[in-house]
Amino acid sequence: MKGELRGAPRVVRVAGAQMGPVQRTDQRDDTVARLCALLHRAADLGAELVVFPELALTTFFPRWFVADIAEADHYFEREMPSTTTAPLFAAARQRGVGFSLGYAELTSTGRRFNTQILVERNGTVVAHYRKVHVPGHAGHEPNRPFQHAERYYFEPSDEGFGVWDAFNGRIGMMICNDRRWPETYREMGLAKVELIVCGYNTPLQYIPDPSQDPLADFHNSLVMQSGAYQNGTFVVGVAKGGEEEGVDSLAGSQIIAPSGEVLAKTLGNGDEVIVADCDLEWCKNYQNTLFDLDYYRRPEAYHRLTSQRGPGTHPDGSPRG
Ligand code: CDV
Repeated sequence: MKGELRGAPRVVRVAGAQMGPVQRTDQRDDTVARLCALLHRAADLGAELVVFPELALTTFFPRWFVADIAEADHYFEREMPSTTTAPLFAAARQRGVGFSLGYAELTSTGRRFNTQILVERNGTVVAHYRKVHVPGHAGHEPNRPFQHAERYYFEPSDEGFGVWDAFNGRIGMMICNDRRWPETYREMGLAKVELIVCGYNTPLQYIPDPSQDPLADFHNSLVMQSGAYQNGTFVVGVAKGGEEEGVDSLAGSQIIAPSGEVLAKTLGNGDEVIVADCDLEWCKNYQNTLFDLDYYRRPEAYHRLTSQRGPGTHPDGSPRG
């Protein structure tokens, strides 16, 4: 065990820029203007990194099924930055503030991903992350009050979880459903992550099991706080909340310390900025003691983790929600 605790402070002031709903008829330019306003608000509070939600540029379109997927292509970005998103990059450069942003990506080879980028304070794109755990269903389920057809619109990433040197630390990314899986955090923990940024859209009605509905906020905090603590990392989770196209979504954006404690949390479900000073040195108190992975982990005892997908009850991988 290394035992070395936090040294001279290495503080990055991080903002969570929660958004209220984006309706289907909202113009992309107007949504980008909203993002710019949030970025300026965060910059006024001294933030160096602003975290925006998943699919921040559009409404959460997987709630509708279209028989021809090309009909939904207008929700996707073919380049980043683009003419439409350039004002956000310009604002970031002007204020010296970096950001992470979630959007639907259509690649030059026609692949569709649920993607998040990390942009440094000079406006350069440091990294792309494509969602690994894609929830929901792949076909039309007309009996639902609304669809969650992410598995129709997006293919799961085969690139895994990166961790990048940026903002004077080790930064990782995950998107929405990824935050519910311990593997997500551990993959990044093994790459010495110090701060994980995550955007999400979580409907407050979970159609496959309504008993989970009143627990949405609890489960959101539970998974992110435990992921932070068990890997000694900061976690920043940011929602697109409120009622979007008749579907109410969870807010509860928060900044969590390596201790698992919540440093800041939004109060409402609309556009709102929270900030916290994240001393990345704090991670050492956990990563070099109780969760010294090099010293204490037992990968030889974890063979099921990579040799099988689940307990084998649904070998066809049938969708559950
Ligand atoms: N956008 C998401 O990934 N939403 C999921 C669904 C399943 C509610 C989530 O885990 O929050």
